[in-house]
Amino acid sequence: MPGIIDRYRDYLGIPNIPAITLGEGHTPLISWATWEQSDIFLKLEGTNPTGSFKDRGMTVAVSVALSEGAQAVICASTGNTAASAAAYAGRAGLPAFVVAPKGRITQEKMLQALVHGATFLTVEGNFDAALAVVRATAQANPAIALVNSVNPWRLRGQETGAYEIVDELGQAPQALVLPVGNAGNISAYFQGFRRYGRGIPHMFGIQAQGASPLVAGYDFENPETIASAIRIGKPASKHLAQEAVAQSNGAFLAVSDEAILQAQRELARGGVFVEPASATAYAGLKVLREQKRLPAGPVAAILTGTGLKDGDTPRRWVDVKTQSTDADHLEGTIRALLKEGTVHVAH
Ligand code: AN7
Repeated sequence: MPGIIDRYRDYLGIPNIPAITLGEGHTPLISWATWEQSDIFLKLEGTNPTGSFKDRGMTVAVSVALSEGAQAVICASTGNTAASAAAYAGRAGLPAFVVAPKGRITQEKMLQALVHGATFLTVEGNFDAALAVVRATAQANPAIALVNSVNPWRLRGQETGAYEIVDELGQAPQALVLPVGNAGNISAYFQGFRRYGRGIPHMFGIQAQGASPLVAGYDFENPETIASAIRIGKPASKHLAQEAVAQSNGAFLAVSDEAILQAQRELARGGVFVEPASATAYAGLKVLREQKRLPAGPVAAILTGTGLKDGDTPRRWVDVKTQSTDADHLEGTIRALLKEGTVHVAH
């Protein structure tokens, strides 16, 4: 299956340039549960080539940058953008500079950027500070392409998540629930549903309480949450996101770190391992259910990234224990555990 550029080139409106692709997109939309009148679907964006939804935007941003003669790409990142930029730049044969808030991104995401050959730079402060210096650097150096979601090609590529949902359901869902950090993805999905012309869902943007400027209505100087990917206090696409929510009659909601961990656990016990930022969407979905705000019909939550990139966080709730056994005793051990009822899958 080709990547999103060759599948949706007409809708994307990109010129006839070669696609720098790793086969991103066509991610699973799984039927998860039926809650009262709502059919809950989960879109597993962690199955993209670098483990997050960022690949949809990155394939377009890097393809355009290369065709326009860029000599390098640069981004600020809480981790996933860095990993994606590094991978696609590697595919394109371009150097990548990734700038992250010092000590604030997971080891796995840092390693991803490094194995793909990116130069990894850190700055004191948070993501918002990193984005500010990266924007200034790109502005002063036209040969360095900025591949954060302030690059409109990134959002254009991320629209394809909406196209895929419509292709699969035959129409837009009644509601779409997704985590919000820098607010690019919610803006892209809204744009995508609009362009595709098969209905627009109520857009629900979920933020972590300690980093919830769109719920509070003011920027956060010191955003703090366990969901490091969305630890962002001044969302760059704030206005687009506000428009998406207002025009679709949706809402922004905040959920606590505790609710995020509980959501991560619940998904994982059901077979779906996502990172905390993505579990935020599921936590929001649960709040909407409790408040009886879920519309009847299909409702989709975007689970933006795999859990494998943040091995530390689940240690807060998972019981890390193994039992040693040997060939002679394995069957007896399992039989005893099953009898005790101590091994079971609990939602
Ligand atoms: C898993 O990588 O901002 O609201 O620098 O990694 O479009 O920012 C990541 C964001 C949700 C929020 N889920 O999306 C970055 C970065 C995951 C993420 C978001 C991010 P936006």
